[in-house]
Amino acid sequence: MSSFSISIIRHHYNPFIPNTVHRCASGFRSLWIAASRNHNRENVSRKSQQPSKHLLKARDAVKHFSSLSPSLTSTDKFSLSPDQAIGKVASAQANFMRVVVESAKSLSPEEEKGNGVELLCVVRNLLKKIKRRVLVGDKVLVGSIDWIDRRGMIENVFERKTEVLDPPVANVDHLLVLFSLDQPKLEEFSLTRFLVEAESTQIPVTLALNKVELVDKETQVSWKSKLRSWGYEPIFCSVETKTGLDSLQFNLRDQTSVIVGPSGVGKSSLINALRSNHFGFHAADMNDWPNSISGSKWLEDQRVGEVSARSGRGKHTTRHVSLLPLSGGGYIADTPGFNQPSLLKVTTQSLALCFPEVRKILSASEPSRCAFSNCLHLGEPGCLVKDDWERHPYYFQLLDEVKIREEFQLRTLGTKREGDVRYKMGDMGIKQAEPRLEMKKHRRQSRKKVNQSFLDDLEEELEDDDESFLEDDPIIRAMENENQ
Ligand SMILES: Nc1nc2c(ncn2[C@@H]2O[C@H](COP(=O)(O)OP(=O)(O)O)[C@@H](O)[C@H]2O)c(=O)[nH]1
Ligand SMILES: [Mg+2]
Ligand SMILES: [Zn+2]
Repeated sequence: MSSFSISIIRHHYNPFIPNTVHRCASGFRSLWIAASRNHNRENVSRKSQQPSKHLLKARDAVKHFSSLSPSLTSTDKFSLSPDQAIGKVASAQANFMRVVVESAKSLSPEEEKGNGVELLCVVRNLLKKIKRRVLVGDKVLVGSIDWIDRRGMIENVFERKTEVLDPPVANVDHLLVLFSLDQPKLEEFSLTRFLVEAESTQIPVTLALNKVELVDKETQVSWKSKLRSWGYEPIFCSVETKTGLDSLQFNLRDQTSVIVGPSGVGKSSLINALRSNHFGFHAADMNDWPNSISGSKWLEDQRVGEVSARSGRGKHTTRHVSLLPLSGGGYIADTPGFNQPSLLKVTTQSLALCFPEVRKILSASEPSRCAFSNCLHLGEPGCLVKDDWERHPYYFQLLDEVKIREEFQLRTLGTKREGDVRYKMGDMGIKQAEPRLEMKKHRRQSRKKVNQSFLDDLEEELEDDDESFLEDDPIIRAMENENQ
Protein backbone atom coordinates (compact mmCIF):
# COMPACT_ATOMS: atom_id res chain seq x y z
CA MET A 1 0.00 0.00 0.00
CA SER A 2 2.78 2.39 0.88
CA SER A 3 4.24 2.25 -2.60
CA PHE A 4 0.85 3.08 -4.07
CA SER A 5 0.28 5.95 -1.70
CA ILE A 6 3.69 7.39 -2.25
CA SER A 7 3.45 6.99 -6.00
CA ILE A 8 0.45 9.30 -6.06
CA ILE A 9 2.44 11.98 -4.36
CA ARG A 10 5.51 11.39 -6.48
CA HIS A 11 3.55 11.55 -9.65
CA HIS A 12 1.95 14.80 -8.76
CA TYR A 13 4.88 16.57 -7.15
CA ASN A 14 7.58 15.37 -9.44
CA PRO A 15 9.83 18.45 -9.20
CA PHE A 16 10.21 18.14 -5.47
CA ILE A 17 10.11 14.53 -4.63
CA PRO A 18 13.06 12.19 -5.16
CA ASN A 19 12.75 8.64 -6.44
CA THR A 20 13.47 6.91 -3.19
CA VAL A 21 11.03 8.04 -0.61
CA HIS A 22 10.97 6.31 2.72
CA ARG A 23 7.90 5.85 4.77
CA CYS A 24 9.66 7.35 7.71
CA ALA A 25 8.67 10.98 7.87
CA SER A 26 12.01 12.33 9.05
CA GLY A 27 13.88 10.41 6.34
CA PHE A 28 11.47 11.83 3.86
CA ARG A 29 12.01 15.36 5.02
CA SER A 30 15.78 15.29 4.69
CA LEU A 31 15.57 13.71 1.24
CA TRP A 32 13.03 16.24 0.24
CA ILE A 33 15.21 19.12 1.26
CA ALA A 34 18.17 17.59 -0.57
CA ALA A 35 16.07 17.26 -3.67
CA SER A 36 14.87 20.79 -3.48
CA ARG A 37 18.48 21.95 -3.72
CA ASN A 38 18.85 20.40 -7.11
CA HIS A 39 15.56 21.25 -8.68
CA ASN A 40 13.79 24.28 -9.76
CA ARG A 41 15.30 26.96 -7.57
CA GLU A 42 13.24 29.61 -9.20
CA ASN A 43 10.07 27.86 -8.32
CA VAL A 44 11.19 27.37 -4.75
CA SER A 45 12.14 31.00 -4.25
CA ARG A 46 8.81 32.18 -5.58
CA LYS A 47 6.94 29.78 -3.39
CA SER A 48 9.00 30.49 -0.31
CA GLN A 49 7.35 33.88 0.15
CA GLN A 50 4.08 32.14 0.62
CA PRO A 51 4.37 28.41 1.30
CA SER A 52 3.32 26.40 -1.73
CA LYS A 53 -0.13 24.98 -1.37
CA HIS A 54 0.98 21.84 -3.14
CA LEU A 55 3.96 21.54 -0.89
CA LEU A 56 1.75 21.74 2.13
CA LYS A 57 -0.62 19.20 0.73
CA ALA A 58 2.21 16.83 -0.06
CA ARG A 59 3.67 17.23 3.37
CA ASP A 60 0.31 16.57 4.92
CA ALA A 61 -0.18 13.57 2.71
CA VAL A 62 3.07 12.17 4.02
CA LYS A 63 1.89 12.77 7.56
CA HIS A 64 -1.32 10.93 6.74
CA PHE A 65 0.32 8.04 5.01
CA SER A 66 3.00 7.56 7.57
CA SER A 67 0.25 6.84 10.03
CA LEU A 68 -1.98 4.97 7.59
CA SER A 69 0.15 2.73 5.49
CA PRO A 70 0.74 -0.07 5.11
CA SER A 71 -2.13 -2.19 6.45
CA LEU A 72 -1.46 -2.84 10.09
CA THR A 73 -0.02 -6.17 11.15
CA SER A 74 -0.93 -7.86 14.38
CA THR A 75 2.64 -7.43 15.59
CA ASP A 76 2.49 -3.66 15.17
CA LYS A 77 2.84 -1.97 18.52
CA PHE A 78 0.29 0.64 19.39
CA SER A 79 -0.14 3.16 22.05
CA LEU A 80 -3.82 3.79 21.75
CA SER A 81 -5.12 7.16 22.70
CA PRO A 82 -8.23 7.27 24.92
CA ASP A 83 -10.44 7.74 21.88
CA GLN A 84 -8.95 4.81 19.96
CA ALA A 85 -9.59 1.07 20.13
CA ILE A 86 -9.09 -2.11 18.13
CA GLY A 87 -12.09 -4.16 17.08
CA LYS A 88 -13.76 -6.43 14.57
CA VAL A 89 -16.29 -5.36 11.94
CA ALA A 90 -19.45 -7.32 12.68
CA SER A 91 -21.80 -5.91 10.08
CA ALA A 92 -22.06 -3.34 7.35
CA GLN A 93 -25.16 -1.39 6.44
CA ALA A 94 -25.04 1.43 3.92
CA ASN A 95 -22.21 3.70 5.12
CA PHE A 96 -22.22 2.40 8.66
CA MET A 97 -20.29 -0.44 10.17
CA ARG A 98 -20.76 -2.02 13.54
CA VAL A 99 -17.46 -2.70 15.18
CA VAL A 100 -17.13 -4.83 18.28
CA VAL A 101 -14.19 -3.39 20.14
CA GLU A 102 -11.90 -5.86 21.87
CA SER A 103 -9.78 -3.42 23.78
CA ALA A 104 -10.52 0.04 24.91
CA LYS A 105 -8.31 2.44 26.75
CA SER A 106 -9.85 5.18 28.82
CA LEU A 107 -8.61 7.97 30.99
CA SER A 108 -9.79 6.63 34.30
CA PRO A 109 -10.58 3.11 35.54
CA GLU A 110 -14.28 4.00 35.87
CA GLU A 111 -14.33 4.83 32.20
CA GLU A 112 -12.64 1.57 31.29
CA LYS A 113 -15.03 -0.09 28.89
CA GLY A 114 -13.47 -3.53 28.84
CA ASN A 115 -14.38 -5.99 26.15
CA GLY A 116 -17.38 -6.30 23.89
CA VAL A 117 -18.36 -2.66 23.35
CA GLU A 118 -20.14 -2.15 20.06
CA LEU A 119 -19.52 1.03 18.14
CA LEU A 120 -21.33 2.46 15.16
CA CYS A 121 -18.61 3.57 12.78
CA VAL A 122 -18.06 5.30 9.49
CA VAL A 123 -15.01 4.58 7.35
CA ARG A 124 -12.44 7.31 7.09
CA ASN A 125 -12.65 9.01 3.73
CA LEU A 126 -8.96 8.60 3.09
CA LEU A 127 -9.26 4.80 3.28
CA LYS A 128 -11.91 4.91 0.58
CA LYS A 129 -9.70 7.11 -1.54
CA ILE A 130 -6.80 4.71 -1.40
CA LYS A 131 -9.28 1.91 -2.19
CA ARG A 132 -8.73 0.10 1.05
CA ARG A 133 -11.94 -1.84 1.37
CA VAL A 134 -13.25 -2.70 4.79
CA LEU A 135 -15.02 -6.05 5.01
CA VAL A 136 -17.17 -7.67 7.62
CA GLY A 137 -14.70 -9.70 9.70
CA ASP A 138 -11.87 -7.21 9.35
CA LYS A 139 -9.81 -6.29 12.38
CA VAL A 140 -9.73 -2.49 12.45
CA LEU A 141 -8.31 0.46 14.29
CA VAL A 142 -11.13 2.75 15.39
CA GLY A 143 -10.49 6.37 16.30
CA SER A 144 -12.40 9.50 17.29
CA ILE A 145 -14.50 7.34 19.59
CA ASP A 146 -17.35 8.88 21.46
CA TRP A 147 -17.81 6.30 24.23
CA ILE A 148 -21.12 7.79 25.34
CA ASP A 149 -22.82 7.71 21.96
CA ARG A 150 -20.79 4.65 20.96
CA ARG A 151 -19.64 6.09 17.70
CA GLY A 152 -16.28 6.10 15.98
CA MET A 153 -14.38 6.21 12.75
CA ILE A 154 -12.51 3.29 11.18
CA GLU A 155 -8.99 4.63 10.69
CA ASN A 156 -7.13 1.59 9.39
CA VAL A 157 -7.44 -2.10 8.66
CA PHE A 158 -5.19 -4.94 9.80
CA GLU A 159 -3.84 -7.45 7.30
CA ARG A 160 -6.33 -10.22 6.50
CA LYS A 161 -5.64 -13.86 7.26
CA THR A 162 -8.28 -15.08 4.82
CA GLU A 163 -10.95 -13.62 2.60
CA VAL A 164 -14.09 -15.42 1.48
CA LEU A 165 -15.69 -13.92 -1.62
CA ASP A 166 -19.24 -15.12 -1.31
CA PRO A 167 -20.34 -13.87 1.13
CA PRO A 168 -17.60 -11.24 1.42
CA VAL A 169 -16.13 -11.90 4.86
CA ALA A 170 -12.55 -11.43 6.03
CA ASN A 171 -10.59 -13.53 8.51
CA VAL A 172 -12.83 -16.59 8.36
CA ASP A 173 -11.39 -19.41 10.50
CA HIS A 174 -13.90 -22.09 9.72
CA LEU A 175 -16.46 -23.13 7.11
CA LEU A 176 -19.50 -25.06 8.24
CA VAL A 177 -21.05 -26.98 5.35
CA LEU A 178 -24.63 -27.80 6.31
CA PHE A 179 -26.91 -30.20 4.47
CA SER A 180 -30.10 -31.90 5.57
CA LEU A 181 -30.62 -35.65 5.43
CA ASP A 182 -34.14 -35.07 4.15
CA GLN A 183 -36.33 -32.15 3.03
CA PRO A 184 -34.37 -31.45 0.89
CA LYS A 185 -32.83 -34.91 0.44
CA LEU A 186 -29.08 -35.32 0.71
CA GLU A 187 -27.54 -35.75 -2.74
CA GLU A 188 -23.96 -36.91 -3.16
CA PHE A 189 -23.07 -34.76 -6.13
CA SER A 190 -24.53 -31.57 -4.73
CA LEU A 191 -22.76 -32.25 -1.43
CA THR A 192 -19.49 -32.87 -3.31
CA ARG A 193 -19.80 -29.56 -5.13
CA PHE A 194 -20.26 -27.65 -1.88
CA LEU A 195 -17.42 -29.53 -0.23
CA VAL A 196 -15.07 -28.91 -3.17
CA GLU A 197 -15.92 -25.21 -3.17
CA ALA A 198 -15.31 -25.05 0.57
CA GLU A 199 -12.03 -27.00 0.36
CA SER A 200 -10.79 -24.70 -2.40
CA THR A 201 -10.59 -21.85 0.12
CA GLN A 202 -8.16 -23.91 2.23
CA ILE A 203 -10.07 -22.84 5.32
CA PRO A 204 -10.86 -25.74 7.72
CA VAL A 205 -14.20 -27.37 6.90
CA THR A 206 -16.75 -29.04 9.19
CA LEU A 207 -19.62 -31.00 7.69
CA ALA A 208 -22.94 -31.18 9.55
CA LEU A 209 -26.11 -33.00 8.50
CA ASN A 210 -29.35 -31.56 9.83
CA LYS A 211 -32.90 -32.90 10.23
CA VAL A 212 -31.54 -36.19 11.50
CA GLU A 213 -34.90 -36.96 13.11
CA LEU A 214 -36.42 -37.34 9.64
CA VAL A 215 -34.37 -40.44 8.71
CA ASP A 216 -33.98 -43.89 10.24
CA LYS A 217 -30.87 -45.15 11.98
CA GLU A 218 -29.81 -47.24 8.98
CA THR A 219 -29.73 -44.27 6.62
CA GLN A 220 -27.71 -42.34 9.18
CA VAL A 221 -25.17 -45.16 9.60
CA SER A 222 -24.75 -45.64 5.88
CA TRP A 223 -24.11 -41.92 5.33
CA LYS A 224 -21.67 -41.93 8.19
CA SER A 225 -19.50 -44.67 6.70
CA LYS A 226 -19.74 -43.22 3.20
CA LEU A 227 -18.64 -39.78 4.36
CA ARG A 228 -15.86 -41.26 6.45
CA SER A 229 -14.48 -42.84 3.26
CA TRP A 230 -14.58 -39.36 1.69
CA GLY A 231 -12.46 -38.07 4.56
CA TYR A 232 -15.17 -36.40 6.67
CA GLU A 233 -16.53 -37.00 10.18
CA PRO A 234 -19.98 -35.43 9.89
CA ILE A 235 -21.89 -34.06 12.85
CA PHE A 236 -25.47 -35.31 12.76
CA CYS A 237 -27.83 -32.73 14.16
CA SER A 238 -31.40 -31.57 14.38
CA VAL A 239 -32.50 -28.06 15.20
CA GLU A 240 -35.96 -29.52 15.75
CA THR A 241 -34.94 -31.99 18.46
CA LYS A 242 -31.78 -30.11 19.59
CA THR A 243 -29.62 -33.11 18.73
CA GLY A 244 -25.91 -32.47 18.12
CA LEU A 245 -26.10 -28.73 18.85
CA ASP A 246 -23.62 -29.04 21.73
CA SER A 247 -20.91 -30.50 19.56
CA LEU A 248 -21.55 -27.87 16.87
CA GLN A 249 -21.29 -25.14 19.47
CA PHE A 250 -18.05 -26.68 20.69
CA ASN A 251 -16.70 -26.85 17.13
CA LEU A 252 -17.50 -23.21 16.38
CA ARG A 253 -16.45 -21.68 19.70
CA ASP A 254 -14.18 -18.63 19.58
CA GLN A 255 -13.89 -18.67 15.81
CA THR A 256 -15.27 -16.71 12.92
CA SER A 257 -17.27 -19.14 10.82
CA VAL A 258 -19.34 -18.99 7.68
CA ILE A 259 -22.19 -21.42 7.19
CA VAL A 260 -22.81 -22.66 3.64
CA GLY A 261 -25.23 -25.11 2.07
CA PRO A 262 -28.28 -25.23 -0.17
CA SER A 263 -31.33 -23.30 0.88
CA GLY A 264 -33.85 -25.04 3.05
CA VAL A 265 -31.41 -27.26 4.94
CA GLY A 266 -31.79 -25.23 8.15
CA LYS A 267 -28.81 -22.84 8.18
CA SER A 268 -30.74 -19.90 9.58
CA SER A 269 -32.63 -22.12 12.03
CA LEU A 270 -29.33 -23.55 13.26
CA ILE A 271 -27.80 -20.11 13.74
CA ASN A 272 -30.82 -18.96 15.69
CA ALA A 273 -30.57 -22.04 17.90
CA LEU A 274 -26.83 -21.54 18.48
CA ARG A 275 -27.25 -17.96 19.55
CA SER A 276 -30.49 -18.37 21.42
CA ASN A 277 -29.31 -16.37 24.41
CA HIS A 278 -27.88 -13.64 22.18
CA PHE A 279 -24.46 -13.41 23.79
CA GLY A 280 -25.79 -11.54 26.79
CA PHE A 281 -27.52 -8.84 24.76
CA HIS A 282 -31.24 -8.37 25.06
CA ALA A 283 -33.69 -6.56 22.87
CA ALA A 284 -33.89 -3.80 25.50
CA ASP A 285 -30.28 -2.85 24.70
CA MET A 286 -31.50 -1.72 21.33
CA ASN A 287 -32.82 1.44 22.98
CA ASP A 288 -29.26 2.58 23.53
CA TRP A 289 -28.48 2.51 19.86
CA PRO A 290 -28.68 5.59 17.67
CA ASN A 291 -31.81 5.80 15.60
CA SER A 292 -29.93 5.31 12.36
CA ILE A 293 -29.29 1.68 13.13
CA SER A 294 -32.44 0.77 14.96
CA GLY A 295 -33.56 -1.12 11.87
CA SER A 296 -30.50 -3.37 12.09
CA LYS A 297 -30.88 -7.12 11.97
CA TRP A 298 -28.08 -7.54 14.51
CA LEU A 299 -30.17 -8.73 17.41
CA GLU A 300 -33.00 -10.15 15.43
CA ASP A 301 -33.18 -13.79 14.51
CA GLN A 302 -32.23 -14.87 11.03
CA ARG A 303 -35.31 -15.32 8.90
CA VAL A 304 -36.26 -18.94 8.49
CA GLY A 305 -37.76 -19.95 5.18
CA GLU A 306 -40.26 -22.58 4.27
CA VAL A 307 -39.38 -25.54 2.13
CA SER A 308 -41.40 -25.30 -1.05
CA ALA A 309 -43.95 -28.10 -1.15
CA ARG A 310 -43.65 -28.44 -4.91
CA SER A 311 -39.89 -28.55 -5.45
CA GLY A 312 -38.84 -29.82 -2.01
CA ARG A 313 -36.24 -27.03 -2.05
CA GLY A 314 -35.91 -24.12 0.29
CA LYS A 315 -36.83 -20.57 -0.61
CA HIS A 316 -34.08 -18.01 -0.56
CA THR A 317 -34.69 -15.90 2.50
CA THR A 318 -31.31 -14.83 3.88
CA ARG A 319 -29.98 -11.55 2.49
CA HIS A 320 -27.77 -9.58 4.87
CA VAL A 321 -24.27 -10.62 5.72
CA SER A 322 -23.31 -9.96 9.27
CA LEU A 323 -21.30 -11.78 11.85
CA LEU A 324 -23.64 -12.94 14.54
CA PRO A 325 -22.25 -13.55 18.01
CA LEU A 326 -22.77 -17.12 19.20
CA SER A 327 -23.76 -17.83 22.77
CA GLY A 328 -20.89 -20.31 23.10
CA GLY A 329 -18.33 -17.75 21.86
CA GLY A 330 -17.30 -16.87 18.32
CA TYR A 331 -19.16 -15.43 15.38
CA ILE A 332 -21.00 -16.93 12.45
CA ALA A 333 -22.11 -15.48 9.11
CA ASP A 334 -25.17 -16.86 7.39
CA THR A 335 -25.14 -17.07 3.58
CA PRO A 336 -27.98 -16.53 1.16
CA GLY A 337 -29.25 -19.90 0.07
CA PHE A 338 -27.79 -20.84 -3.28
CA ASN A 339 -27.79 -24.27 -4.79
CA GLN A 340 -24.85 -24.14 -7.19
CA PRO A 341 -21.41 -23.16 -5.94
CA SER A 342 -19.57 -21.55 -8.83
CA LEU A 343 -16.23 -23.38 -8.42
CA LEU A 344 -14.65 -20.32 -10.00
CA LYS A 345 -11.58 -20.55 -7.82
CA VAL A 346 -10.99 -24.21 -8.67
CA THR A 347 -8.55 -25.09 -11.47
CA THR A 348 -7.92 -28.43 -13.24
CA GLN A 349 -4.67 -28.57 -11.29
CA SER A 350 -6.13 -27.79 -7.88
CA LEU A 351 -9.36 -29.81 -8.16
CA ALA A 352 -7.93 -33.16 -6.99
CA LEU A 353 -6.54 -31.48 -3.88
CA CYS A 354 -10.08 -30.43 -2.95
CA PHE A 355 -10.85 -34.11 -2.29
CA PRO A 356 -9.49 -35.13 1.15
CA GLU A 357 -9.34 -38.78 0.04
CA VAL A 358 -6.94 -37.85 -2.79
CA ARG A 359 -4.84 -35.73 -0.48
CA LYS A 360 -4.64 -38.72 1.83
CA ILE A 361 -3.46 -41.07 -0.98
CA LEU A 362 -0.85 -38.55 -2.12
CA SER A 363 0.51 -37.85 1.32
CA ALA A 364 0.54 -41.58 2.23
CA SER A 365 2.77 -42.33 -0.75
CA GLU A 366 5.27 -39.58 -0.01
CA PRO A 367 8.11 -39.15 -0.83
CA SER A 368 7.04 -40.83 -4.10
CA ARG A 369 5.12 -38.59 -6.45
CA CYS A 370 3.14 -39.02 -9.63
CA ALA A 371 5.47 -39.25 -12.63
CA PHE A 372 4.28 -35.92 -14.00
CA SER A 373 4.18 -32.90 -11.78
CA ASN A 374 1.01 -31.66 -13.51
CA CYS A 375 -0.69 -35.08 -13.24
CA LEU A 376 -4.49 -34.87 -13.29
CA HIS A 377 -4.72 -38.31 -11.66
CA LEU A 378 -6.72 -39.90 -14.44
CA GLY A 379 -4.72 -43.13 -14.61
CA GLU A 380 -1.76 -41.61 -16.44
CA PRO A 381 1.31 -43.87 -16.40
CA GLY A 382 3.15 -43.39 -13.14
CA CYS A 383 0.10 -41.87 -11.37
CA LEU A 384 -0.23 -42.74 -7.69
CA VAL A 385 -3.99 -42.15 -7.57
CA LYS A 386 -6.00 -45.07 -8.96
CA ASP A 387 -9.67 -44.96 -9.85
CA ASP A 388 -10.79 -47.06 -6.87
CA TRP A 389 -12.17 -44.26 -4.73
CA GLU A 390 -15.87 -43.65 -4.45
CA ARG A 391 -16.04 -40.07 -5.67
CA HIS A 392 -13.84 -40.71 -8.66
CA PRO A 393 -16.79 -40.28 -11.09
CA TYR A 394 -17.68 -36.93 -9.47
CA TYR A 395 -14.07 -35.86 -9.76
CA PHE A 396 -14.23 -36.75 -13.43
CA GLN A 397 -17.42 -34.80 -13.93
CA LEU A 398 -16.17 -31.70 -12.11
CA LEU A 399 -12.85 -31.90 -13.92
CA ASP A 400 -14.73 -31.75 -17.21
CA GLU A 401 -16.66 -28.75 -16.05
CA VAL A 402 -13.57 -26.91 -14.86
CA LYS A 403 -11.72 -27.83 -18.08
CA ILE A 404 -14.50 -26.42 -20.23
CA ARG A 405 -14.42 -23.22 -18.25
CA GLU A 406 -10.65 -22.96 -18.50
CA GLU A 407 -10.70 -23.67 -22.25
CA PHE A 408 -13.32 -21.03 -22.72
CA GLN A 409 -11.20 -18.59 -20.73
CA LEU A 410 -8.14 -19.49 -22.79
CA ARG A 411 -10.02 -19.05 -26.07
CA THR A 412 -11.19 -15.68 -24.93
CA LEU A 413 -7.71 -14.86 -23.74
CA GLY A 414 -6.20 -16.14 -27.03
CA THR A 415 -7.90 -13.36 -28.92
CA LYS A 416 -6.49 -10.76 -26.63
CA ARG A 417 -3.15 -9.06 -26.50
CA GLU A 418 -0.52 -10.21 -24.03
CA GLY A 419 -1.22 -7.17 -21.89
CA ASP A 420 -4.83 -8.21 -21.40
CA VAL A 421 -3.79 -11.37 -19.62
CA ARG A 422 -2.30 -11.42 -16.22
CA TYR A 423 -0.85 -14.28 -14.26
CA LYS A 424 -1.46 -14.68 -10.62
CA MET A 425 -0.67 -17.27 -8.04
CA GLY A 426 -3.96 -19.02 -7.53
CA ASP A 427 -5.05 -21.21 -4.68
CA MET A 428 -2.78 -24.01 -3.65
CA GLY A 429 0.18 -22.27 -5.23
CA ILE A 430 -0.87 -22.90 -8.82
CA LYS A 431 -0.16 -20.22 -11.40
CA GLN A 432 -3.31 -19.16 -13.17
CA ALA A 433 -3.88 -17.04 -16.25
CA GLU A 434 -6.83 -14.76 -16.08
CA PRO A 435 -8.11 -11.89 -18.17
CA ARG A 436 -7.58 -8.49 -16.77
CA LEU A 437 -10.97 -7.35 -15.60
CA GLU A 438 -13.06 -6.29 -18.53
CA MET A 439 -11.73 -2.84 -18.99
CA LYS A 440 -14.97 -1.17 -19.90
CA LYS A 441 -17.06 -2.41 -17.03
CA HIS A 442 -14.42 -2.04 -14.40
CA ARG A 443 -12.54 0.89 -15.79
CA ARG A 444 -10.57 2.50 -13.04
CA GLN A 445 -10.74 6.20 -12.51
CA SER A 446 -7.80 7.80 -14.22
CA ARG A 447 -4.83 8.51 -12.02
CA LYS A 448 -5.31 12.18 -12.61
CA LYS A 449 -8.88 11.98 -11.37
CA VAL A 450 -7.91 9.91 -8.34
CA ASN A 451 -5.14 12.35 -7.53
CA GLN A 452 -7.45 15.27 -7.89
CA SER A 453 -10.14 13.92 -5.63
CA PHE A 454 -7.49 12.81 -3.19
CA LEU A 455 -6.01 16.30 -3.18
CA ASP A 456 -9.41 17.87 -2.84
CA ASP A 457 -9.88 15.82 0.27
CA LEU A 458 -6.54 16.84 1.65
CA GLU A 459 -7.33 20.41 0.88
CA GLU A 460 -10.54 20.17 2.82
CA GLU A 461 -8.69 18.70 5.75
CA LEU A 462 -6.05 21.41 5.48
CA GLU A 463 -8.62 24.14 5.39
CA ASP A 464 -9.96 22.90 8.69
CA ASP A 465 -6.48 23.04 10.19
CA ASP A 466 -4.99 25.78 12.24
CA GLU A 467 -2.23 27.13 9.99
CA SER A 468 -0.08 28.69 12.71
CA PHE A 469 2.11 25.57 12.66
CA LEU A 470 3.51 26.84 9.35
CA GLU A 471 5.60 29.47 11.07
CA ASP A 472 8.03 27.03 12.57
CA ASP A 473 7.78 24.29 10.05
CA PRO A 474 11.32 22.94 9.50
CA ILE A 475 10.74 22.28 5.80
CA ILE A 476 9.48 25.76 5.11
CA ARG A 477 12.30 27.22 7.17
CA ALA A 478 14.94 25.18 5.37
CA MET A 479 13.60 26.31 2.04
CA GLU A 480 13.54 29.92 3.13
CA ASN A 481 17.14 29.71 4.33
CA GLU A 482 18.18 28.27 1.05
CA ASN A 483 16.74 31.18 -0.84
CA GLN A 484 18.47 33.84 1.18
N1 LIG B 1 -37.78 -31.32 10.43
C1 LIG B 1 -36.89 -30.37 10.61
N2 LIG B 1 -37.05 -29.18 10.00
C2 LIG B 1 -36.09 -28.23 10.20
C3 LIG B 1 -34.97 -28.45 11.01
N3 LIG B 1 -34.21 -27.35 10.99
C4 LIG B 1 -34.85 -26.45 10.20
N4 LIG B 1 -35.99 -26.97 9.72
C5 LIG B 1 -36.95 -26.33 8.84
O1 LIG B 1 -36.38 -26.21 7.54
C6 LIG B 1 -36.91 -25.06 6.88
C7 LIG B 1 -35.80 -24.22 6.28
O2 LIG B 1 -35.03 -23.68 7.33
P1 LIG B 1 -34.07 -22.41 7.15
O3 LIG B 1 -33.38 -22.24 8.46
O4 LIG B 1 -34.76 -21.25 6.57
O5 LIG B 1 -33.06 -22.99 6.06
P2 LIG B 1 -31.92 -22.19 5.27
O6 LIG B 1 -32.48 -21.84 3.96
O7 LIG B 1 -30.82 -23.20 5.13
O8 LIG B 1 -31.53 -21.01 6.09
C8 LIG B 1 -37.75 -24.33 7.93
O9 LIG B 1 -39.10 -24.64 7.72
C9 LIG B 1 -37.26 -24.90 9.24
O10 LIG B 1 -38.26 -24.87 10.22
C10 LIG B 1 -34.83 -29.75 11.66
O11 LIG B 1 -33.88 -30.04 12.37
N5 LIG B 1 -35.81 -30.65 11.40
MG1 LIG C 1 -31.48 -18.97 5.53
ZN1 LIG D 1 -1.47 -38.63 -10.53
